[in-house]
Amino acid sequence: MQKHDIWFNGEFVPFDEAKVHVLSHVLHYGSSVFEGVRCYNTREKGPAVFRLRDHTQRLVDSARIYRMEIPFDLETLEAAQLETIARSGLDACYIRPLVFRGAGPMGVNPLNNPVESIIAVWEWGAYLGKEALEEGVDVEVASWQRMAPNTFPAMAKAGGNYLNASLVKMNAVLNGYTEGIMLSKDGHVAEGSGENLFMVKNGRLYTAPTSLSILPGITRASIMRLADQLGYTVETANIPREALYIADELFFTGTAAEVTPIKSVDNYVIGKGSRGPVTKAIQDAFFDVVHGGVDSYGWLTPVNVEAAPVG
Ligand code: PPE
Repeated sequence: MQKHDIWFNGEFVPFDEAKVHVLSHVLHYGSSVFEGVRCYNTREKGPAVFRLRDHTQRLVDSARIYRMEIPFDLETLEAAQLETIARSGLDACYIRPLVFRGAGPMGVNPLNNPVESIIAVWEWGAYLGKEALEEGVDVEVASWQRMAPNTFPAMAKAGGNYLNASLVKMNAVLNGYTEGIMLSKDGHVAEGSGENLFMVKNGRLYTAPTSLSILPGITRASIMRLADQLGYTVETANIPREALYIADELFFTGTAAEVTPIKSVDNYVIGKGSRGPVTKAIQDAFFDVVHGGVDSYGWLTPVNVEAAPVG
């Protein structure tokens, strides 16, 4: 792990000094919310953060769902992310803002524990492996399901949700796959442990609706826009498990995973067993935007704010 300074409750602290107490509420009860954001070294704007406002808003929303009052406003959290990147000197990195319940009274009730915030950055290459973006990954349908809507709020990107994700991921890896796809409580295709999923069938795109307790991904939303722009119809749909086996193409989307093709599911080879043409077109459009090029969507915030065009 590279040791870049960490923003901790409004101050920068050296990497090795960013510590919490063992009685922090979050360690015992999983009471945290977080984001994953990427900064790309763009052609026109230099280092720039992809959809900073949307990620920061989702962090604030996640905190609100869990009744956590972050003592910083949206603009301060955005500026802090940009400053953490600038201090690191990295041109491209992954940004991890995290808000958690700190040390205070013990017991499940979190209301009297302090709300603490950190922002860390690190270099993070291809999430699902170096060759994955071109060749695709082998995945399984997980035996663990996505939570039911009335158990955990799926729209909150909360630390505790990732206990379920870890079970899915560990089983996938131990079974020789790269990732697992979860079904919803009713058995429809939901998403990967850390990615949304798209299916291509007869030239149309399908993805799970939010009602299946997926995380409404910011990359998913971006891909829906880009696919539409490329002339593809995109529908949210209750996809049956077996539709995966007869799909033309499948791919994952996420901040970490970007756009990663899937080459097999449960040992059924998908398409030709490599990245398909629609996936390639969408991947190209996505990488073109994030490595901008022209930021026609207003999705890129330059890290060096002084150099930003006015207006
Ligand atoms: N579903 C889940 C469950 C999920 O964790 C992510 C992001 C997504 C969908 C895609 O959301 P978005 O990044 O807004 O497009 N997963 C993050 C965590 C990865 C990790 O291992 O940590 C990420 O991609 O940053």
